[in-house]
Amino acid sequence: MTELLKITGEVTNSREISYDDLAGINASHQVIDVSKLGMKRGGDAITLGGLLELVQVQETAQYIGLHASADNFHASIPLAPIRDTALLIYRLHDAPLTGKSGGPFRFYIPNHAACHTDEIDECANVKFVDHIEFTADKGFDNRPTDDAAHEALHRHDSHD
Ligand SMILES: Nc1nc2c(c(=O)[nH]1)N[C@H]1C(S)=C(S)[C@@H](COP(=O)(O)O)O[C@H]1N2
Ligand SMILES: [Mo]
Repeated sequence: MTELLKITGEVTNSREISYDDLAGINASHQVIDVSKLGMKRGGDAITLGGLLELVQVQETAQYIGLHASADNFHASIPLAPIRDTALLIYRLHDAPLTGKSGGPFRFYIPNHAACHTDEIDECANVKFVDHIEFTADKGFDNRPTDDAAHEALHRHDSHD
């Protein structure tokens, strides 16, 4: 089964994109080995700039919504501060990113803040992203807002 990433909202060109679509994007938008940028798990990515170009994001887009229906995890973060730095990891060892690594598509913001210390935090490195939605106003966000909620979330983690 080919997993698709839906991109909707304040864009001219709504799309459903696959691993092959991402791998086919111009080399100038590809980042090989995100561990160079501090990502502990590694992998290859497409720049957010490359995605914005692909869907022709509109000027009205102020927030990016990252939706993971797999575990009902959602973040909505301001676009401007991460526009030139954020990445979407989609490949590891020349194959689609597996669920174990947060795949098939994982958002990554280099220089993120610690979880729930800022709007742009490690929690916003959303795993299992199946829908990216650009909005004019802040959208749905159910990231943990306090220590207890954040610890509860991590209690489900199988790694570390
Ligand atoms: N879909 C989804 N993405 C998520 C989370 C989650 O629970 N679900 N947890 C966030 C938090 S709080 C952290 S610290 C990191 C953990 O990433 P890791 O599992 O690669 O260590 O993923 C973030 N992205
Ligand atoms: Mo976290």
